[in-house]
Amino acid sequence: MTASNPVLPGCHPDPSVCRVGEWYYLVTSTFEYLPGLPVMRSRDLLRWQTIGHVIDRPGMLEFDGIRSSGGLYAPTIRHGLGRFWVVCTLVDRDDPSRGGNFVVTAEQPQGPWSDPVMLDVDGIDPSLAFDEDGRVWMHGARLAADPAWHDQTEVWVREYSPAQRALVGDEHVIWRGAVHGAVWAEGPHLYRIDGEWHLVAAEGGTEFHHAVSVARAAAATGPYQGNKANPVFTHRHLGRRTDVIGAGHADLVQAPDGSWQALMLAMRAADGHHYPLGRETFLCPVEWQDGWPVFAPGEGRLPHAIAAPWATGTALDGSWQPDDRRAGAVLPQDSRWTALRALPAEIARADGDIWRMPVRSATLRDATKVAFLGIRQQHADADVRCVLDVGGLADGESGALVVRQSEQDHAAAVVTRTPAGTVLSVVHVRGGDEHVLAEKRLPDRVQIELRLRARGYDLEFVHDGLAVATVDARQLDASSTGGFLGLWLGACASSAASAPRGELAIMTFEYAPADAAG
Ligand code: 6LW
Repeated sequence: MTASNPVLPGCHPDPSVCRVGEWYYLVTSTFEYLPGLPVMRSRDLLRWQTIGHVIDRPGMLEFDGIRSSGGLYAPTIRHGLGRFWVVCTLVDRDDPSRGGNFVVTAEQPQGPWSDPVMLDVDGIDPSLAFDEDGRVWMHGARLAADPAWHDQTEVWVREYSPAQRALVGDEHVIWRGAVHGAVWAEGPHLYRIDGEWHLVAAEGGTEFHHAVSVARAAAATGPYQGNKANPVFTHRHLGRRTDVIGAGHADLVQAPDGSWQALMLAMRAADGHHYPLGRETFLCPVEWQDGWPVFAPGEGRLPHAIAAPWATGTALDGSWQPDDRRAGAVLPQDSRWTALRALPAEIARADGDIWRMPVRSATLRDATKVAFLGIRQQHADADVRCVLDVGGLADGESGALVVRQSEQDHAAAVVTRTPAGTVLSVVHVRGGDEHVLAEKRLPDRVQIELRLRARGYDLEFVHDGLAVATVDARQLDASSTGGFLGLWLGACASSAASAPRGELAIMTFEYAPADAAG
C-alpha cells in the first residue's frame, strides 16, 4: 500500500521503535500530559494502535507543579533479556532534584510497567542497546562538561547492570556533535549491526535546524568515527519554502520485507515557520551503502507518500491510519484522552458516554492538576463539537472549550455562570497576558454547544452557528511560544480563585478532520 506522512499526526515527538517478531512497538514523548508515554503497536510501521501507556498509575512519578514542556521527554523502547524496556527522563526545570533519567520494564508491552528506577546520571534522551554477550549499554545526552561553544552537548555510554539496577563500570563520552558549533547532540541510539556499532544522533536543536548525524565504532564504548557526509539528513538546507521542517531524532528499524526504515520527528509548517500540530512522527526509508545508513536515498527529504509494499492486510482496530478519516465522538474510554499532571480518572469520572468533571480552583495558567481533559489536534483542518452541561456549576464557575499550548499560551470559549445569567467569552492568553476577544450573554440554558473550526492557521470559535472570535494558531504554536508541544483541544472547568463547589458535564466531544465532517 501507499501511505502518507506523517504516520502519527499531531504531537508525537521523539519516536522510538522496536521490533519483536511480527510486531513493532513505539513510544513518544508526552511532557506534562498523563497517561504518559503511549505504547503503540503496528505490523507495518504505518498504522499504529495504542495498547497502553508506560506511566499509567498514580504515584509512579509526581507531575504536580511541572510547567508546560517539562515532564516526560524522549523515551526509548527496546526488547532484550526477555523483557520490554523503556528509558526516559522526567524534567522539572524548577526542581531538578525530582527529575532525572529512569528505567522501567514490562513482560508485555501493554503493561503493567514496573515502578521507575532512577539512574544516577544527568541529562536527557537515554537509550539502551543489548550486546550479543548479554551486556546492556545505556547512553544519553547532556550538556558537555567542558563545552567548546554554548549548548554543546555530549553523548555518554556506560554499562547498565540489570541485577544491580544501576549503571556500572567506566563512563565513556563518545560524541559531541558532528558539525563545529552544533548545539544539542541528542536523541542518541546505538545499534549493533553486522558486527559494528552504529550511533544515530540528532543535532542542531529540535527546531528548524534539526538534523541527523551518524557514526560507527568497533566497540560500544568507541572510539566513534563520524560519517564524512554528516549531518546525513536534515530539512534545514531547504529553507522556508518547504512544508515540512525540523526533521531529526531518528530511530532505525527493519520493515517486514527486510528493508530499513527510520521513524523520526518533523513538523508540518504550511508557511515554512509555524507548526500548530507540533512535532509529528514520520517514516523515512533507509538504505545501507558502503557500511553507512543513507536516509531517503536518492531523494534527501521525507517522502509525502510512502511506498510500503510490505503493508498488506487491514488496519488494526482503532489504529491511526495514515490519512486517517475516523470522525466522531471521543468517548471517555478512548485512549486519546489526556489530563494535565494527573490521570484522566483523577480529574473526571466516566458516566456512560459523559465525562463528569468536578470543578477545581486551578486555571489553565497554573502548573498544577487542572480540571482539564483534552486530545491532540491531529489535522490542520478539523472540527470540534463540544456540548457542555453547565447546570452543575456554581455562580462564578466556568466551563470552557480550550485550545492549549501551555500555561502562558492558550485560547478558550468560556461559559461562566453569574447571578445575572450565563456569559460566553472568548479569551486568548498570549505570553501570559489575557485578551478578551468577544463576550456575550447567553439565553438561560444549561446545555451549551461550542464548536471549534480549525482551518489551517485560523481557529474559529463558533456558538449557535455564528463565529464568535478567531484566534491565529501561529501565535499559539511552539515556534512563537517556545516549548516542545503541539496544540491540545479539550474542555476545562474552573472556579478561579474561589473554593470549587460544582461539576461540569462534558456531554459530547466530537473531533473530525474537516473533509470528513462535511
Ligand atoms: C527531547 C530532545 C529535544 O528530549 O527535545 O531539543 C526534547 N531536543 O531530543 C523534548 O522532545
